Amino acid sequence: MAIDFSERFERVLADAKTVVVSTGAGISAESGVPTFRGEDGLWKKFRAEELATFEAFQANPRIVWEWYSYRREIINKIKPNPGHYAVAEMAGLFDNFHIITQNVDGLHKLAGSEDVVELHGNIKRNLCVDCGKMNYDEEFEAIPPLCSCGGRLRPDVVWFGEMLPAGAIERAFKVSKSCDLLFTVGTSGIVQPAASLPPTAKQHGAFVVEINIEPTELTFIVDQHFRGNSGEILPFIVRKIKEIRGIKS
Ligand code: BJW
Ligand code: ZN
Repeated sequence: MAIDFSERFERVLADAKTVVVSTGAGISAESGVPTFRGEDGLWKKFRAEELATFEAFQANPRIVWEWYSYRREIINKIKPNPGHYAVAEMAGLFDNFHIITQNVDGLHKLAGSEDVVELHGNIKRNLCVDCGKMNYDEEFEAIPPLCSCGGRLRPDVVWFGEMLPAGAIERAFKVSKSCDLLFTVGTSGIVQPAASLPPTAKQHGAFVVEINIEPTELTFIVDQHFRGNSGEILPFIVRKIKEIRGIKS
């Protein structure tokens, strides 16, 4: 694949010290994880407000659990793709590197990335709504399952109207304000507060690059938009960084 790099982007790649990669569902699409929006997205078949809110869970915990069991089955079978591996490799190419993801699938960690900021939680963990205890069981006798305290267990993900994990969102804004370069990859840029990270980085002087198969809500603010699959474009960018920095592949 051939990608045109602007002179300015090449200079940024050569000089950048602090780099942030912020990812959404699109980076996992090539692994077989469905995205949320768009033609084949989950929200075409399922209604977000009936599944991804605490009110929905309280009203019908069984349906919400069945939906998450269905998605866990998909996620348990799949593997990271070249996009996840390229992000993991980037960590070794810059002085300070941060990965922030809206994804709950854990694929960045599986690809070898350490210290991933998971803004919307992780689908593999459960949490008791009463005592807050974490639960990592994969099989349950009853659905919805109960905690040892008698409270209901829920997936440890962030639903609409819920606060993001405090440490995670604070860290995400902090590194976005201090980075030289931010990549926004495979996100529609619709869901807040994650969608504010690229404009925040831009306002604080960073060069912002978007990788997506189509234009998004964020395209108009970015310095460079690469249109295509993140599983092809990210490895290409990694090769370019190595070439610029004289590192052998
Ligand atoms: C490829 C590709 C390939 C495909 N290569 N690209 C300000 C204004 C308006 C509303 C709000 C606001 N602030 C807060 C809100 C409310 C709300 C919100 O943002 N609503 C919007 C819909 C408008 N936000 C919240 O409620 C958040 N909480 C919060 O703000 O708390 C404070 C607060 C509380 C109460 C009141 C007010 C404030 C919480 C948001 C939680 C989101 N949760 C979900 C579900 C997680 C659990 C689960 O997985 O089930 O998170 S929703 C869903 O969307 C999921 C995702 O992480 C999130 C983002 O989706 P993403 O990743 O962008 O995916 P898609 O599908 O949208 O896009 C995929 C992209 O990939 C596309 O662009 C494709 O083109 C591309 N692509 N293949 C590259 N191969
Ligand atoms: Zn409990």
